Amino acid sequence: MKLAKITVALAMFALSSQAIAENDVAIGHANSNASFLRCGTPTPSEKQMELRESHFEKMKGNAAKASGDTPGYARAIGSVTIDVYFHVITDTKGTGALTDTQINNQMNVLNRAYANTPFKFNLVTVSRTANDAWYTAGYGSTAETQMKTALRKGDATDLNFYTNNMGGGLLGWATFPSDYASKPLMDGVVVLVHSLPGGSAAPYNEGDTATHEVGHWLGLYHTFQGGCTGSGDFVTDTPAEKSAAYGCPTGRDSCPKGKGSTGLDPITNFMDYTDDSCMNEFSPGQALRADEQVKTYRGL
Ligand SMILES: [Ca+2]
Ligand SMILES: [Ca+2]
Ligand SMILES: [Ca+2]
Ligand SMILES: [Zn+2]
Repeated sequence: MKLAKITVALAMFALSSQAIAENDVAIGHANSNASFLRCGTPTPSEKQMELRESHFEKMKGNAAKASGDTPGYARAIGSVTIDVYFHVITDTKGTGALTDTQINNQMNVLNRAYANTPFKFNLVTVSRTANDAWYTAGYGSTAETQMKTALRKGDATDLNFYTNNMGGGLLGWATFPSDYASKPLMDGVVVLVHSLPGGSAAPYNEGDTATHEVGHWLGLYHTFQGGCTGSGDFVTDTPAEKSAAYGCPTGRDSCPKGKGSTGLDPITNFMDYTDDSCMNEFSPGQALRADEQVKTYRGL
């Protein structure tokens, strides 16, 4: 246990010493045909990606060995419990309020989505804050920094889950495990309040915006990352995809040939941009990558 912690600390130090700057372009892959933007999680540049991934390749074996696990295998299904600190932001009139039932329904969607992975999510506390600026806080804003600085709880192993109405049609954004060392207070996911199960953001109102953003928080990229060439999303069992898929385009094959392109586009994958009713799975390769990412960068 002690050894694992030290390894993680070293990993974080090594990463921050490479001075990996975050890409400040918040919104990529906008859907011109819809009133919502699936995700505002910054897409790293090729250069940042290379640095990040080579660091991860070096560290992940050590992280596995230090925790007594076999490198290359994900831990058992449901064996890693992640504590969740839920933060509901409303405006000063109370718009954006959520009932305990609505929050529990979201937690259930999350746990069902991750049922074939090592991860389980355990709601610890719910905070409720009325603040007009935070209610519309967007990615990279001063309001975001103030909100997270005031409300964030726990350490690298804990998921801080914020709901608000960020505007711009955006559904949510997240930070990656490898971001934690340089910006611990900003760590977490922010999700559009109307995307929770039964919310008004149809067809994105079955709770899978949270599933998707938590996927980033666990270290997963979009399935269309890198297009048809290169290493894509750094997961071998998700076929490469040229661009984000919207709606539920059954049979889509945007990368017909090339390395990593065998098979139809992974449109039902939670890390694509399809409708909530269309996305329903993580691949075993994603479960393994997420497991290695959180072991390496979160000490989970
Ligand atoms: Ca892939
Ligand atoms: Ca293909
Ligand atoms: Ca779904
Ligand atoms: Zn995303």
